[in-house]
This record gives sequence, C-alpha cells and structure tokens, in this order.
Amino acid sequence: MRSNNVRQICPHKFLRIVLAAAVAAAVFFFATMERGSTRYAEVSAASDLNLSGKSPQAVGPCKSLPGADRTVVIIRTGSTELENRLPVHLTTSVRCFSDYLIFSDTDEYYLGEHILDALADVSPSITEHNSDFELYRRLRKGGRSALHPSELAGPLDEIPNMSGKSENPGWKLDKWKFLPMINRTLQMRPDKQWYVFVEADTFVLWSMLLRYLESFDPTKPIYAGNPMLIGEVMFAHGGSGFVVSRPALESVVEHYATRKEEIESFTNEHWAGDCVLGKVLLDSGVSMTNAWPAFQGDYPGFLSYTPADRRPMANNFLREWCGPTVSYHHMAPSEIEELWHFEQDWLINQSPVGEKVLRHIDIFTKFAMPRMRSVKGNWDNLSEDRSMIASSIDECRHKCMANPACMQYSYDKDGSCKTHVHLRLGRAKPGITSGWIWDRVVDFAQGMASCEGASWPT
Ligand SMILES: *[C@@H]1O[C@H](CO)[C@@H](O)[C@H](O)[C@H]1NC(C)=O
Ligand SMILES: *[C@@H]1O[C@H](CO)[C@@H](O)[C@H](O)[C@H]1NC(C)=O
Ligand SMILES: *[C@@H]1O[C@H](CO)[C@@H](O)[C@H](O)[C@H]1NC(C)=O
Ligand SMILES: CC(=O)N[C@H]1CO[C@H](CO)[C@@H](O)[C@@H]1O
Repeated sequence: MRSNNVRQICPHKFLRIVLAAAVAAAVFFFATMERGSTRYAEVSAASDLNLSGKSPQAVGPCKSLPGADRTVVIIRTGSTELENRLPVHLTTSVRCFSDYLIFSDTDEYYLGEHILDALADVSPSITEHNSDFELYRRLRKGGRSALHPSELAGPLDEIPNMSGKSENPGWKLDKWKFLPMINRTLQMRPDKQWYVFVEADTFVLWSMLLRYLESFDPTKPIYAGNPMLIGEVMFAHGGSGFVVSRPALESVVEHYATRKEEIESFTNEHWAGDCVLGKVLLDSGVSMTNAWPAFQGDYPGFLSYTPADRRPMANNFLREWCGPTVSYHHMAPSEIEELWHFEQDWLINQSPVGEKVLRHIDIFTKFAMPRMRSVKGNWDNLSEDRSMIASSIDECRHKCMANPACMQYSYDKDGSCKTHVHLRLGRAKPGITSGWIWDRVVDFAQGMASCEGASWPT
C-alpha cells in the first residue's frame, strides 16, 4: 500500500454521502455457545410467536435453516450507542443466528452478553497517545459511566449530519475497529464458512442472507456488499452489512499481520473504517462483489417505489422491485422488531419453510402497502415534491387528489401540506400526519412488473 494514495482514496465525508446515494441508488458478538443456548431458551419462552407443533423451547424455523451453523454474524457497536441500539437485537435477530460475536470499544458484560473490545490489539503507542482514543482511555478507567449524556447516540440518527458526527468521540474510534476485529474474529471462529459483519442499526433478513450465500462457492475468496466508491476503491458499505468468506478473511488477516504499522498509519489518515478495510482486502487480492439491491443502505420506508419509466436507470429499478432483499440500514429499534416479526411470519407461513425468496415487491405489497391504507398520525411519509399551505389534512388530501400523478401527502401542524408523486412508507415522526391515495396505490402495484422468479445480484 502506498501511503501517498491514501488521501485520494478516502478524501471527504460529504463526498461519501453523495457517492453512497449515487452508487447505491443504487452489530456485535461474543458469547460462548453454552451461554447462547441458555439465552435462546429464555427468550423463546417469552416469545409471542405462534410455534404450535414445535417444542416450547424452539425459536421457530429461522434457527435451523440450511447453512446457519456455518455462518457467524459479527455485530460492531460502540459504548455511545449500545444501550439504545443493541437490546432489540437480543430479542429479535440474534435469536435466529446460530453463532455471533459482539464487538464494541470496551470489554464488558451487558444484558448477559460478553461484549468484546475491538480495539484491544491496536498498537499501544496509538491507544495511549492518539487523540481519537480520548474516549477509549476514559472508558478504560471508568467504563460506560464515564460517558457524558451528550455523547450518547439516540435510537436512530437523523439525516446524517456529518460535521456533527465527526465530532462524536464514538465515531472517531469506529474506523479503528475493523482490522483488529477481523483478526480477532478469525482467531475465535477459525472454521466458519461465512462471516457476516453488521452494525447495531443494520437489520439482516437472516433467512434471505443464507439463501444469498448459497449462490457462492465459499471456498473462493468472497467479499460482497452494497458498493461505495471513494477515489478508485470500491468497497462494501459497513452499515448495509457485508459478507466475507473464510479464504478472504484469512487473506486480509495475513496481510494485516505483516503490515500492521502501515495499515494503522493508513487508518489514522482516513475517516472511514469500511473504506480502509475494502482497500486492505483489495491489496490482499480480494475485490468486492456487488450485492445491491439485495443489500440496502437505508430502511424499507425510505425506499422510493417508482415505475421504471420515471427513473433514470430503468433496469436498475426493475432489479430493485423484483430482486430479493437481504439487508437494511438506519433501522430504528421498533422497525427492526416489526420487520423481524414480518420475516418470521413469512417463513412460518410457507411449506416447505423458507421455500420462497422474499423480494422487494413482497416488502412493498405485504409490508409497506398494508400500512398505507389509512391516514397515519405522527408519521412522515417523506413527501417532498411541493409544499403548500392547507387549513386541514382534508384540504391537503384534496390538493393531492387534484394532481392525477400524486400518490401521497403529508401535513404538519403549521399548515404545511406536502405531496409526492412517488410512493414511500416513511417512518414515525411526531407532529406530522401522512396519507396515501389508496386507489392509486393499488393501481400502481398492479401496474408494476409481476416478477416471475427472483434472481440474485450478479
Ligand atoms: C397457532 O397456530 C395454529 C395453526 O396455525 C392455530 O390452530 C392456533 O390456534 C394458533 N395458536 C394461537 C395461540 O394463536
Ligand atoms: C450539525 O452538527 C453541528 C455540530 O454539532 C451543529 O453545529 C450544526 O448546527 C448541525 N447542522 C445541522 C444541519 O443540523
Ligand atoms: C491478531 O489476534 C491475535 C490474537 O488475539 C493477536 O495475538 C495478534 O497480535 C493480532 N494481530 C495483530 C496484527 O494485531
Ligand atoms: C411534512 C414534512 O415535513 N414532510 C417531510 C417529508 O420528507 C421531506 C424529505 O425528507 C422533508 O423535507 C419534509 O419535511
């Protein structure tokens, strides 16, 4: 790796956001298996899933899907977000994983989970003196109680404010976690086929992830995710989740073992750990496989459902509508819970279990559309085309009706009425009321491609 390349590769945060949007238009673990089984049993007893016909200890079909035991999920989180973002996974997604590790920036036990310190193997000269590690040094002395309330992340980030985020001490540490975490993962789980890396606000449809992995030869070096391009390096966006096969993991760990100092100084000059990892993987001979649109950089309600003829990239749109779906990012804990239950129902209601691939069209017609039937209070549907003044939600609706292309509208308490010609579910937001023109939603869904079969990204 030539360090004079470094600045060109990870130049600027803002650029990253722009590129993420353009290219993509496209969470944590360590527990011994014994502790793991105890926890699963406890959780399933309290479960509200209908597991009739299964043993009362079972967690439903997701736990025993083909390939589950050959796959480990690695959740990367941090002290500043742990309490807000980790707990929901322990009662939802983690119940399906057969094995997982949780990495953070401090070693501790939390809700019975052993949280690993991803930074433990960073060179002491860095952890002791580098200014990015100010928080780390505090955590070492006082644990999470050393955090100031203003440093804590909420359950979800608002529209990313990167200048604010770069000041966040947790974010400064994050880029340093990737390589040591990967090294430690291989040490601890040397014999898995697949290593799946996620963040605490990532949600992975576990059943679909396993189906996706079946499309690869795990003896080959594979690194697949939602592509981002910075400089000349194509890498997998960390928040969307990404998968690494064992040969690829071994290759990057070997590279790291012989070039630790060089990679650390490279990391120091950059700001994004997923970019650094992609570069080191590439240097070790592993290039990225595009997993979009199966791996998404945002939450389902953010996806704008648009007929092909309204988009600049018609084919890409059809790939999104008909393509299988695997992961989402920027998920609020309540959204993770909803989607996890949706996935479990989808699995249970099939025979044989897991036969049908879940596609974006299914998320639209079976998850988003039913939620569009009536006006929703404290909900923002991300209507953004035009802002008008209206005296009531009814008047706002009439303004939308008057435009034959209008699909949805939102109204806030200050009298602002916004309409939108594309469909989006949006998400909860106080003070805003949202509605959809149901007949038009139905027409839209019927007019879209019916999607025979489903093909994985290639
Ligand atoms: C669970 O599902 C079975 C069959 O699908 C049904 O007969 C039973 O009433 C359900 N139990 C509950 C508690 O919903
Ligand atoms: C972004 O964060 C910075 C620092 O916290 C703050 O000063 C600024 O007002 C924020 N900008 C927006 C648009 O929220
Ligand atoms: C990788 O992990 C092992 C075991 O934790 C550790 O001994 C080794 O120093 C680590 N490698 C690097 C390059 O830090
Ligand atoms: C009524 C309202 O606030 N609507 C929001 C819809 O989404 C756009 C884009 O995110 C926002 O700018 C609007 O404020």
